[in-house]
Amino acid sequence: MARHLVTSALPYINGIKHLGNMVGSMLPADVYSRYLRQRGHDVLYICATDEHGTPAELAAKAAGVSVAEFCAQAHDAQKDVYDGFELAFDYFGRSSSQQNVEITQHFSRKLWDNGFIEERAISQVYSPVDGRFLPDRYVEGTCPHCGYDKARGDQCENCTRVLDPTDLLEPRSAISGSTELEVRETKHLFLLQSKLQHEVEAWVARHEAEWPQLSSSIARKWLTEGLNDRAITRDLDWGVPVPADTWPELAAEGKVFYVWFDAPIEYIGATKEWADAAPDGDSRDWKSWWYEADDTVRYTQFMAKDNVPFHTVMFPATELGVREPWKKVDVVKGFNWLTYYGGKFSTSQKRGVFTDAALETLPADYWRYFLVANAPESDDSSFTWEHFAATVNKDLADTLGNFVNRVLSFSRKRFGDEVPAGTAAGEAETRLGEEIARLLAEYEEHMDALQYRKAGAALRALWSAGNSYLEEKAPWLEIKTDPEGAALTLRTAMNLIHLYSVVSEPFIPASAAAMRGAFALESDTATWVTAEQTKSLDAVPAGTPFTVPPVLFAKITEEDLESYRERFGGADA
Ligand code: B3M
Ligand code: ZN
Repeated sequence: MARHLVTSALPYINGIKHLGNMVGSMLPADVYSRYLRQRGHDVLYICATDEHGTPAELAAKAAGVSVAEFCAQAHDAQKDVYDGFELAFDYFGRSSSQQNVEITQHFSRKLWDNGFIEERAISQVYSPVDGRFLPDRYVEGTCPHCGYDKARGDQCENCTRVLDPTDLLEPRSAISGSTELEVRETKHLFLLQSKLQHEVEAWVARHEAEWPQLSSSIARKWLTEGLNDRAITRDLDWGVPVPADTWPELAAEGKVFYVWFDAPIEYIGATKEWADAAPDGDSRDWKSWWYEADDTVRYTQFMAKDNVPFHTVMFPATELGVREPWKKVDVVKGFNWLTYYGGKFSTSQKRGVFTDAALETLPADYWRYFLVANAPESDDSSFTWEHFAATVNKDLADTLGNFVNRVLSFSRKRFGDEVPAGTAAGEAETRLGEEIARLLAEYEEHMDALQYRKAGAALRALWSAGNSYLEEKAPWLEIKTDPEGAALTLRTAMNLIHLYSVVSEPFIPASAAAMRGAFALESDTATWVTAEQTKSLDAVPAGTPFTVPPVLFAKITEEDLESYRERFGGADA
């Protein structure tokens, strides 16, 4: 069995994420990790909050607390939401951890020793009123490209162009509003990515065949434009300090690393956090996942397309330049955008559905299923309440939930609280077993290939096959003339329920557990089913006691829809 390292892009600390963030990173990573665990692999799923940079400092300022306090609270608030979504991280760390500080500093020293970091004097915006340099978003002003007057020093939100604070026209401090700004020279560390261009190209060429097209085309585009040397330090209070043993002068000036330098290193840092958090007696070897990791470690990353350049090009450049055998990613699964009625989700305009509000509205499984089965893979996809409700009602309530309820209630009514025996399996059961085995193989193939929409369709087909079988055998008629035949039908259908509970687990873990829990089996786990077991459909033997669980999925009514549109804004929001 292979060892699978899985990471999802680190959610930034400054606020609760929306559904688009969830579907492009953590949720598919969780689905994949669950699936691999069920199949018996050794899986380590690591994520963390990304806590450095100017947005964190500005959000803390707006909240009137220290950055450290703000991040601690915001980390817990995000973690609560992810628990609600049943994201089964092995560890959810923090990029501000001591572990990340140490590993980031180690990386920087190695890059320096190897000649990939250089000190350069550059011009930066300085605010005498604030008594400090103003990096990135600490400067606001007018965009030189489109004239938008609230452009920020790192990027113009209006035309999306990447900016440098000194590019802005009529610049002002985001802290004090002061417009008496000067440009002063100061020293910063530069990562000489241009020197690593060829190595990164060769590395991408060796790996891209395994990546979805979205990821390789983004990597190619960046490589074609050429890798630029870039500043990896900032004048900020909050961040990983530049190590004083290597750069005493810069350390004395209080420089810290730029957030995008330390954030990907936190994948490693959080793995060490996981090891350091091991309960007594449990030994966790973080290094075996990352350092001189043998070929049995397969590393898969999940992220939305805007993060792909950092993971396919920039972070690999850093790792290559360190000249130590750190594990590099094998598969970069990138996602397009999920839109809200075709437009952008927007925090500031309160447009779209945020993850905390989603959980207040409906259980996690409704969201998990809908989002994963409609993941923005080959293109952007649009969230609408109408599509969401139709999907939940048809797939979850009618196809799966109704099947479970109908079979168990009817059997209890006619045969009591144990799975009935009935006659031996006949031709219809053999056909069903073969059909299920075929669909299961399809489902596995798509899961292995990280094709979520196709996997969702195969799962749906598995559920539908049960309904077709039930319609064909019609035990409610069969019982009148052939009670033993009806018992066979119900026993077979109950075995399907058990199989569904196993194979649906990655998508809808809570409902899957409820389905599996209906049967009082002596030993039962969510371990994956083999094709042979699938064909015989006899994991739940006659005589097994069972209960009828409460309705698994409630239908979304027209009135519900109306209230959601009102609360979140609909097509015309
Ligand atoms: N925090 C994603 C973002 O805020 C960023 C990902 C880091 S992954 C190392 O857009
Ligand atoms: Zn602009």
